[in-house]
Amino acid sequence: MKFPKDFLFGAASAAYQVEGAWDKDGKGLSNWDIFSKIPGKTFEGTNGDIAVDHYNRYKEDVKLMAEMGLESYRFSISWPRIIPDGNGKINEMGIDFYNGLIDECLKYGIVPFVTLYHWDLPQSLEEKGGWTNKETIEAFVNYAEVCFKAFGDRVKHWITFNETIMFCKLGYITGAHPPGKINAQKEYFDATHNVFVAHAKAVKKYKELKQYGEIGITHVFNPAFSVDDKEENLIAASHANYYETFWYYDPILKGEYPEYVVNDLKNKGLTPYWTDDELQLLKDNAEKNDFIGLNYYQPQRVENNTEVVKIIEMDREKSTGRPGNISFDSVYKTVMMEDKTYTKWGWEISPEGFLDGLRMLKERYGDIKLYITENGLGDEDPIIDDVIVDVPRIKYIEAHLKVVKEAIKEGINLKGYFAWSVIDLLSWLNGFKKQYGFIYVDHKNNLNRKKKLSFHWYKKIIETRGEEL
Ligand code: BGP
Repeated sequence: MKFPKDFLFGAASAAYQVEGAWDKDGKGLSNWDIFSKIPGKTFEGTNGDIAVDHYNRYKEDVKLMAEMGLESYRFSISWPRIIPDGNGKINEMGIDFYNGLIDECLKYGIVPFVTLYHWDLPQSLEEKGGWTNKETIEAFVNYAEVCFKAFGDRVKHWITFNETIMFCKLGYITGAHPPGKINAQKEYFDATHNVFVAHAKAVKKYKELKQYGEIGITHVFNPAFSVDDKEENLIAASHANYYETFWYYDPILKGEYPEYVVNDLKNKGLTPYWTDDELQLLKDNAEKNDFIGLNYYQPQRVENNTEVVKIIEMDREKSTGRPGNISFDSVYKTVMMEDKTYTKWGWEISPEGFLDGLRMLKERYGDIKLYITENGLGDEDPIIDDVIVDVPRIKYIEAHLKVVKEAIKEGINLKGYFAWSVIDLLSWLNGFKKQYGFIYVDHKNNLNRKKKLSFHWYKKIIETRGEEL
């Protein structure tokens, strides 16, 4: 079987991780510009000041993408590049940059797939409480409208937010992302709710503009499975799914929060501050949302937790996806299992978990349109005789694309696959050491670009529409 004609083969990036030019051409400060410079927060103090200089080299990069045969490029817009202080004047030079990038994609027939928010919040908004402050909702909707009006004639695929769970949980529970708060549970749930409201309002605004494209949100897809059949572990896994998947997917796709979590939060005194109007808005939005994007890297293996934990403080290493963490409410913990395979950073490699998870989603949400908006392998790629031999990445992507194919056969409504990442870029907490790209960036040699083995492999997959997979 070949992948259907309307299935998009793509690859992704995010503004802070590739652009650089952090203070150029009128760009305002983002929370990451500030946070990454606090000692100890990132691997070896790395930051996105220069990143891989995509801001200046996007023409070269897009040309390489075209050569690879990429059908779509998922990138994000930096909010403080468009509106430097978050909710004031528009920076025309920021608009020019993205116009250039979008036009460059279109020149080669590459479909721009644009994320509005991939974590770089204008610092001025962070200082006023970030996502816990309802003013941020209105500022976001205004920013989204500016982008729709400036780019919507050419951009027909919009993602509002990337991975709400990550920037909220790491921002308010583990402290590994800005604003760096630890165990601020009430703020965590308030922030998630405000993001869902911002999403719903942005979708509403987009539909009012009648630009006839599609709009959705991207979530982490991290399905939880019990380590065995013991009842207490099965309950733990279900609890994990409710809190880490359904809490995020239900308000978007069903228009209401899962009752199980709502009741549990009430008992814990953690009900978010919400109004009837906001809850109604979420209800109304459920039918307007066009798709959901899934970022899948690994499942989680879960067991019941009996340790009493007062404060869940995690170091950078533990916040970066490695199992071995206790949930914020001490109900369950994630574990590594002996019979599983892991990457160098301790992430499980599990195409099976991907398929089982997709079936779980279909069961709960029906035929909603899906895109895989991120999937890939973080590795240190060997260089042999000047060739970047990233065979494990090829194997990883191959196995996951096979799952995508199988899922389509089973009737799961999957419309595209975006590998993470198109080019080696800055990993938020792991610096440049953890590579994901099809294109290598030589940090010792003027950030020169070079094609990896996977570049040629993916090109062939796209050309043959995955027939041999
Ligand atoms: C996702 C983010 C990406 C990217 C990826 C890999 O959560 O959306 O921006 O960073 O994870 O993560 P890491 O760089 O930690 O390996």
